[in-house]
Amino acid sequence: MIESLRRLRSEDPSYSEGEVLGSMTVDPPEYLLEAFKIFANTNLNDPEMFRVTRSLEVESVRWLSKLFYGYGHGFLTYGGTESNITALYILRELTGGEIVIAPKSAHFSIRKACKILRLHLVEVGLGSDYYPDLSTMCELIKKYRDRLVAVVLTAGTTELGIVEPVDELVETCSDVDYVVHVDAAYGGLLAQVLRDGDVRYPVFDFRVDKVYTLSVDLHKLVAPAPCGAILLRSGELEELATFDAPYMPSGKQRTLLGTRSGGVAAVAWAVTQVLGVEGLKELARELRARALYLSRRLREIGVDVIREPELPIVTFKVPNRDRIIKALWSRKLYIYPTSIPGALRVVVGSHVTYEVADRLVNSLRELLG
Ligand code: 0PR
Repeated sequence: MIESLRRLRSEDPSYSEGEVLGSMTVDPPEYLLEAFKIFANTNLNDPEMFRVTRSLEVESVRWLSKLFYGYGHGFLTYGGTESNITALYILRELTGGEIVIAPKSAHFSIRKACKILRLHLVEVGLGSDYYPDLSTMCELIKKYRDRLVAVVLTAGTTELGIVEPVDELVETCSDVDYVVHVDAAYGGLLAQVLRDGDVRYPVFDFRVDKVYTLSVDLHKLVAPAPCGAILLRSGELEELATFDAPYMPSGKQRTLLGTRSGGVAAVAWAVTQVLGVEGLKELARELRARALYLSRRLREIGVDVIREPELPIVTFKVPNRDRIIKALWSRKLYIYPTSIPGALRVVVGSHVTYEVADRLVNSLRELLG
């Protein structure tokens, strides 16, 4: 049976062959798969029975929280979608509001969360630089102040890897009460460890006083899915996502899920122990260097790269995009379209080597001929 599964798996795109270009998943190192396996059969949502598993979650959340200047509060999750739904749920309970303001760049899981929670999403357009218009945003915040759940900004947008200016919004839109949810599922770890390098990323962490909740994923950078976290400003916010569970020994259950594999905590903990900040920084630097290389090579063959990548996402425009995508897929270069007209996107994960970048550039040169 295992052999059949291996055969079946080989029919889906391969990471080691450099075929996966558009997905935000990664090929995790063996030690993280092993970590998952050791704790796969424990339940994070039965913390009285599985105390050690729970302690791995507490330590991982503390570690992540410290990286984002938080106070140790939050939960591990199954990824960005769960984190975003949880954040908006908590903030809806906190504020009693019904409106969420977010730029058009927000990931579709924000719209999904609003639909599930019956919240009304007010979208803000992007300028020609793909950044949200902060003065419009502030006007909307003032207009809806009494009914507002949260403003959502993204640190590392899905299509361009832009870290949106959370600090600037809060500075310029300061004379009104509101809270911010930061979706840092993709870019959070990357920007936070690259922060002191050559790019000046906006501050989007808990140092900004209106930031109440922050999503961050480990499975978009290094871990096997599922592995993410929702970080919270306070214990009070944690309480809002804690539910009665009468027959459980603790009488309570955290998060929107029920059974949660302890494997997630083991993986998160292993990342903090093995890589730590320095290991993540090294990885992030390497991925960004490869993204800059890909962007330079694409420009050399006359391709219109939309902007110099700040995070390891390269987005570029080609004529006849749909024909090009089809042709690349037939060569096992599985690239993704974006909502930007004519644009394609490569997410540079650790499997996207210089060699893979060259293969893509050579194919494009032929196809664009
Ligand atoms: N927030 C942001 C900014 C994201 O980019 C994503 C996922 C999410 C939240 C949701 O995260 P989860 O999918 O972990 O719940 N962005 C990727 C995307 O839409 C998701 C993805 C991953 C898509 C792998 C395809 C794929 O094969 O591109």
